[in-house]
Formats: sequence, C-alpha cells, structure tokens
Amino acid sequence: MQPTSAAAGPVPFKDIAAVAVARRPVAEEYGDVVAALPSRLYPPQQRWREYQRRFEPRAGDVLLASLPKCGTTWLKALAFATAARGVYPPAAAGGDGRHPLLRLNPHECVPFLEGIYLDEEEAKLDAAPTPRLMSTHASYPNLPASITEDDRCKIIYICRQPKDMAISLWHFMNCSKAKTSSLSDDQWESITMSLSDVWESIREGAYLGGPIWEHILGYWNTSKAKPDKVLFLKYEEVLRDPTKNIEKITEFIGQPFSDAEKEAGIVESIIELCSFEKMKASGANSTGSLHMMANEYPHESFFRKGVIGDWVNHVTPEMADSLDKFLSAKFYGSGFTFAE
Ligand code: PAP
Repeated sequence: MQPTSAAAGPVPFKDIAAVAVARRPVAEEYGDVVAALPSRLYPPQQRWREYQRRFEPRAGDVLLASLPKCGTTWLKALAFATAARGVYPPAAAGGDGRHPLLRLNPHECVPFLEGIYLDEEEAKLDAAPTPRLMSTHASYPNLPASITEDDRCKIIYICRQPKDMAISLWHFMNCSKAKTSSLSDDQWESITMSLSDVWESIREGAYLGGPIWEHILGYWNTSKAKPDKVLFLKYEEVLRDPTKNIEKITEFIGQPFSDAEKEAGIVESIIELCSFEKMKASGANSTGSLHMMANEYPHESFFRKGVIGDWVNHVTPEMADSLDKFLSAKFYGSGFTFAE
C-alpha cells in the first residue's frame, strides 16, 4: 500500500525514494576546507555537531527520544500506527491487511536522526511529507538547537527501569553478535561488553557515553516545564495500560481519537498491531536486517522478551539493590521515579 502523492505523512522512511542530490557540505561556511580533509580527521562526532546546527524542523514533526533498550522500537510502532492512521488505517478502521508495520520493521518506518546524518540520508528526510516522525538516542542538550529552542517539533520520551534496560542491552550486544555480518570478529570483540560491564557503565555515567540520570532528567524536567513540548512515558506503564498511553500520544500530537474511531475499536487494533507477540512473529521482523550507521542489525534482535522485571533472572538482589540506591540518590529531589 503506497501513499498517494497528496498523502500527508508520516510515511515509512524506507518507502521514500532515495533522492539523488549532491552531498551537502558538512559545514556550509567551511565546506571547501572540510572537503579537503581526510575523513579520519572529520569523525562522526563532528559531523553530528554540523547536523545539530543545520537541522530544520517543520511544524508537526515529532521526535521519539529514549536511551537504548527502553522501548524505542515499540514506541516507533505505536506512534507510527497512530499518527499515520489516516493514510494507513489499522484493521478496525478499514485497513486492508497491508499495513506498513506488517512488512517493515518499526525502525524502517521511523528513522534515527543520528543514522540519517551519518548515512547521508538527509535528502530523504527532506523529501518526507509533513508531519514527520523521527527518533534519537541523543540527550536533550545534545539535540539540534532548532528542536529545543522553538515549538515546531514535539518530543515523546520513553524511559525504562534501568535494570531491565541493562539486561536488554547486554543480550542485544551478545545475541546480535553472531548474526551481524558487517563487523569482523575483532571489531565485535572491541565493542561487546560483559553483563557486569554494562551494569557498571550505568554507575560510571558511561551508558551510551553519558550519565543516564542526566539523559532522563533533561527530558523529565522539560516535560514538567513544557508539557506541550515533551510527553514523558514509562515502558512499564505503557505495557500495563496501553490504551491510556496511546490516547496520551494522540492528544499530545493533536490527533485525538474521535468517538467513532473508539467505537470501531481502533485503539485495540493499534495495540494488537504493535503488540510484542504480533511484531516478533511477523515475517517483517523475524527475517532481514536493518542497515544503520555502517552496521547490520537483524530485525529479530529488537524483539527478545518484552516483559517487566527480567533482571531477576540475571543479577543478584544485592546488585539490584545497590544500583537502585545509587540511582535514587541521583534522582533525589527531581520528582522522578522509575516505574517498577
Ligand atoms: P533500541 O534502543 O535498540 O531501539 P529498544 O526498542 O529501545 O531498542 O528496546 C528493545 C526492548 O524493547 C527489548 O526488551 P527486552 O530485551 O527486555 O525483551 C524488546 O523485547 C522490547 N520490545 C520490542 N518491541 C516491543 C513491543 N512491541 N512491546 C513490548 N516490548 C517490546
């Protein structure tokens, strides 16, 4: 089911035809100088900074933000299914069984900003119809200033209990290893981590290269100060009450369900379409891989257990208690608590 040219977004990012445009200079004002530099002198970090300066939001854009392994894939599916329901109706709204989420992995529907820039897909993002859905693992202060300093782009953040987040990352890094083809064994060896490495990286403020409490509080504090700018969700709450949280998403993005949609069962239809069981079993996710930032990630690696509290099967109560105490001190006074 392809959108018509008049259709509004969001559309699956993968469906947007690659747009042939010359690569933009990474720094408009220093373009010639930078182009002359060997690429090893112009690393991804620098390129991300250039992108931060240049990204141009549009009214209606929605950015999905999270730390890795906190429910990004699921949020992408839920946000895409709800925001695009006019173009791609789920089953209860007259869908014909060819919804994009039945043939594509959610990451192929909603791209990472980091990947767009590093994979040089900006022209594709420019070609996407409005409104666009995008995602990021970047912290709030690391977002492009054009996102944080004006109100065109809204943000939906999802956080997760860090003990489950850490277990999920550890499995992801080790399970994806055998199936990922683009990296050599030595390259994998250099980036894989033991469970205790992942656990300690949280305390050391090095999960995704920074303190998770700063990542979470950046979005949490903004959601409190500007509730129209940032919607803050918790993985565990979405799992326990998907209806309430999907309704929050639709209201936040300005597309509340009509009574007729509710009566037709559209909310239940979206919950089912995006459920862990349905997505994991789908051919779109049990085969194939996602090419992103020079790596291949098997689609199936984004769907492991999808439950709350799997950490009990991996770490001792003492390890858990110690991390809980460490983190509750970091969040003391903020009003933020993790959902159990
Ligand atoms: P990412 O940061 O690499 O995109 P992300 O999607 O945030 O990963 O997290 C993956 C976790 O979400 C996995 O958790 P687990 O390892 O504890 O099982 C994955 O199973 C879970 N997940 C993926 N899709 C769903 C879903 N539809 N419902 C609930 N949980 C899901």
